[in-house]
Amino acid sequence: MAKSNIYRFCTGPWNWSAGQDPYGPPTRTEISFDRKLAELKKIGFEAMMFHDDDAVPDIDGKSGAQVLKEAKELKKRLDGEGITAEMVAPRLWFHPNTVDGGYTSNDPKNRQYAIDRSRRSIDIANVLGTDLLVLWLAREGTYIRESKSGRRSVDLLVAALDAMLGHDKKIRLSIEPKPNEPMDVAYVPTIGHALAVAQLTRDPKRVGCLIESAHAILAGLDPADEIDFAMAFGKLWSLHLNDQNGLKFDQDKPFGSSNLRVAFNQVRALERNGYGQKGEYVCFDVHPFRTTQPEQWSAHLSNSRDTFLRLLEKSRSYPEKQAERLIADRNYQDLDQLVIEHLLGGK
Ligand code: XLS
Ligand code: MG
Repeated sequence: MAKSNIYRFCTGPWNWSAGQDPYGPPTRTEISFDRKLAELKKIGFEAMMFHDDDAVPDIDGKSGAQVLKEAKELKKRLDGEGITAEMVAPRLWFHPNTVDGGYTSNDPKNRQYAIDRSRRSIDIANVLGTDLLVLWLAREGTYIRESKSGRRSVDLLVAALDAMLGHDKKIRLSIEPKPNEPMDVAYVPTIGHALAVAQLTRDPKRVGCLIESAHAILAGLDPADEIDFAMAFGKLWSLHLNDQNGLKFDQDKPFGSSNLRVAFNQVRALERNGYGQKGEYVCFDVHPFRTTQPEQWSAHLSNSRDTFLRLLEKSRSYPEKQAERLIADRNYQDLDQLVIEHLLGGK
């Protein structure tokens, strides 16, 4: 297996899901947090990402002091296992107060709830030793467009981001765009939207983004282009690699599972932009299949990592000179075949 000098790997506790989908209950028993934590190092991962309530379960029923106490206990356990907390993300899509969105809800009390909970997430991030708050804007959109004003939603989003930036002078916000699901249409569907919103905040330098391969594909975009775009602005602060077979529900398949060439181009884009050199992690936001057997409980993660490292070798051994000559001759027909042959391993 290839050795990587720069890339360090990360995943979240939710990525060991138990097989439930909208049509059926779990197909495997839940795995304890302790078992997940102990597994990470064994499969070559160094960091874990957390929703606020992954870090402190039942967060809404607890006092601020209790939340901090439990976050400190978690930090101790992470240190004991030699695992870094990569980020914290407020889960703003479960609670009844977020039915119609968090920051863009039409109800001011619910908007306040979303901001307060985000501030709590920042406090947890501080305790866990990370300066990264990830914002997947799950319900910041509409089921029917006439229910909210798009212009007002942009203003509300900026006000919420400003409240978070004001709460902590060091926190960095990483927006994870997704065009749909759970909403019909989301307000921040792409990296371009995320970075444009960043510019309106009180401290644009502290607002960047996170690309998830499947989310880019659902927006009809090539994730490699999204990576190049974000990195041209120095704004790619985290990454959720996975795969997605076309425009359907968010599949979170293992990296490279649907389209090896699209995966290869993502690795090439990361390589040419020096991703990881500032300490960024490669996170896999992947899930086991519903059909996966309990003994295979971590295979989707170790397989994604192996595929990434194999594609890294392919990226580093790509015949650049030959490709450059074909590009100069505008011989894209042979260039296409060169890529295919390279991925197939040569004749
Ligand atoms: C869902 C998102 C979610 C975020 C973290 O589609 O990918 O898992 O990554 O809140
Ligand atoms: Mg994700």
